[in-house]
Amino acid sequence: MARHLTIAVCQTGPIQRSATRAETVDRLVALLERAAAAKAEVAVFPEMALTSFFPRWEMEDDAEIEAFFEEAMPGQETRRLYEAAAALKIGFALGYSELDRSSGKTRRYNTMDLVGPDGKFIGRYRKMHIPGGTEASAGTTTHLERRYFELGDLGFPVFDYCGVRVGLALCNDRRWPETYRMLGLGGAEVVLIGYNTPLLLDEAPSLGHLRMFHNHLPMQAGAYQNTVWVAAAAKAGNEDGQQLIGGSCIIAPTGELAAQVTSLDDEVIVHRADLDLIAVCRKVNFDFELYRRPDQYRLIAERAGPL
Ligand code: CDT
Repeated sequence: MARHLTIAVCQTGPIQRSATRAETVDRLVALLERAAAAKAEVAVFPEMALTSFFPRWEMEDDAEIEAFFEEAMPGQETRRLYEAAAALKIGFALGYSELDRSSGKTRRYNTMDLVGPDGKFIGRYRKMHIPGGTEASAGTTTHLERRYFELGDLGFPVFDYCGVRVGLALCNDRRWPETYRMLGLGGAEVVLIGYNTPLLLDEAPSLGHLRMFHNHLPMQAGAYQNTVWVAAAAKAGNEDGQQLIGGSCIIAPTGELAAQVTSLDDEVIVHRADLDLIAVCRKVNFDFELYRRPDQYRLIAERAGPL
């Protein structure tokens, strides 16, 4: 029997620092309702979907920083989103900033959770490719994720979502081939991504015209070379004075853009992903069983010489 998963990408417009969690959760619930009305079975929200992208600010005060984080998921303010998922029978992937005190130490991660259509937690991913620095420096775009987040410690897990193998990734991860390869080797059929990408980089103005190309290029290549569906949700528009790129999309294992947003606002795009296309693409070009053999890689490593 043919297998499909109808995927919704829920792009958000800017989430200003002045917005309350309740206001933001209202917007996410409205997007989830639109996704469910379009018969989507799973929705993906952006990275840090509950707050402004705060690593653009250099902050010292723990209380000020931790106001952007969630200690429990769902918490008091986010519970409504989980209840909406259960009522609408649509699961979601949600990016947020995680405060983990379970070990007795405070740990901060840039995290995405996968939640099922019953509103129950399925699995967690913590961002592996944390960009930027720990202190602002002149002439560069202020991007201080390394000041606020530890490296993810969960690898690239792949989860069972209603019989479909789903992997998660966050923003800068999407630029790296190993993200898709690790997920592909883990059996992922669908990769859900959330991102916040500045439209302009002060350190490289000459690359400005390539920002959208460099957004889609690695995701299309990652989908094609690993024969997975990729669905990516951006935060978009002018957020607290910084323009975010948008460009949310759904990409087929052929590398084609199957759906793409047309705004920098809250917007839902939906595509019924044909999961059987994965096997077709594997057979044509990327048969892992046939090409990814230890003897072949031993030979490649020998010929490559020392690293
Ligand atoms: N959020 C995130 O990972 N953004 C990065 C931009 C880094 S700019 C210094 C990205 O790859 O889009």
